[in-house]
Amino acid sequence: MLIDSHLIRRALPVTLLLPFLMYGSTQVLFAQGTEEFIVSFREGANAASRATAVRNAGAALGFNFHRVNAAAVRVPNAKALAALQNDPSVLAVIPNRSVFAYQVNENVKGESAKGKPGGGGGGAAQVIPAGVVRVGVPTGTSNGSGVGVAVLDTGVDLVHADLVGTVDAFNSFGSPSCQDDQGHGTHVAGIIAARDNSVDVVGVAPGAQIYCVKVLDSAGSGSDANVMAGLEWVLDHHMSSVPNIKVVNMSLGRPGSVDDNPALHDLMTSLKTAGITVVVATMHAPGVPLPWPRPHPRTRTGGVQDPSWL
Ligand SMILES: [Ca+2]
Repeated sequence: MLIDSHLIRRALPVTLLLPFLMYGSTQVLFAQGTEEFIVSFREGANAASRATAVRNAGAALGFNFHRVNAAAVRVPNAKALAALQNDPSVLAVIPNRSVFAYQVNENVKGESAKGKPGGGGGGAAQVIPAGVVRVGVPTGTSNGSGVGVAVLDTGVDLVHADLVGTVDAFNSFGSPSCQDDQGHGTHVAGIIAARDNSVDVVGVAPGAQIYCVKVLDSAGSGSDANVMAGLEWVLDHHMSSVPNIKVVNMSLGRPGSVDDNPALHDLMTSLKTAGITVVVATMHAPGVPLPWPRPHPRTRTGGVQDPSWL
């Protein structure tokens, strides 16, 4: 599917070429002898009662979400898991599925894009990446100005000249900084909004405001719980942020669909209700796992067919 730049720009405040795919794993083990789960609770269970139920089961509470009736937990053994499943306030206990970043272009082109906005190489003069040309070079009246874009990824290189002004918004791993320690998020942010200046590259929407939301770690991996925490941050702040956050970019993927995590599904629906466009990766590269959460009707995809374009 070729991307018609006029059509896409009209449909979305910004649109993305996403040169990455991500793959997931069914592994939910996160530490010796323990496993992570997302627990959905019945209507009426508040944050305190959820915490009590988790504690009474002998599990450890992670994120106690506030926009969905759910919590992320660590379960030490089968007995604790059974106790949670049998708790009358618990609706479902599902695996906290892992999410990984995978940079297709590294395999395809044999070069690393880590830490380079939009694949920029720090050359002497600014260049317009082929992918941006294909989508449509930004103009004075179509450049993402006034649009906030939350990038849920590995973070963003906050000091890069092409990403100056990025808002250090949220780190789901607890660090006070969203600084990228892997590179994927910086690359994605550059594709979206690398500044039109004298260095590196230009993004498809250089006037957009990037909000950095770190949901993947230094290995490029995270989980549903990290993503859910990031989405809650967006829902909490999209209206108070200036400019407002109108787009969420998630170049994420894992096995299954968003529907296998009802609480995450509900958060996606809340984004739609809030008028926020969710853009996810798509790529039709043979042998590469499909991105996620593409099947969800609340998402749009921005992508290309041929990785060699990138
Ligand atoms: Ca630039």
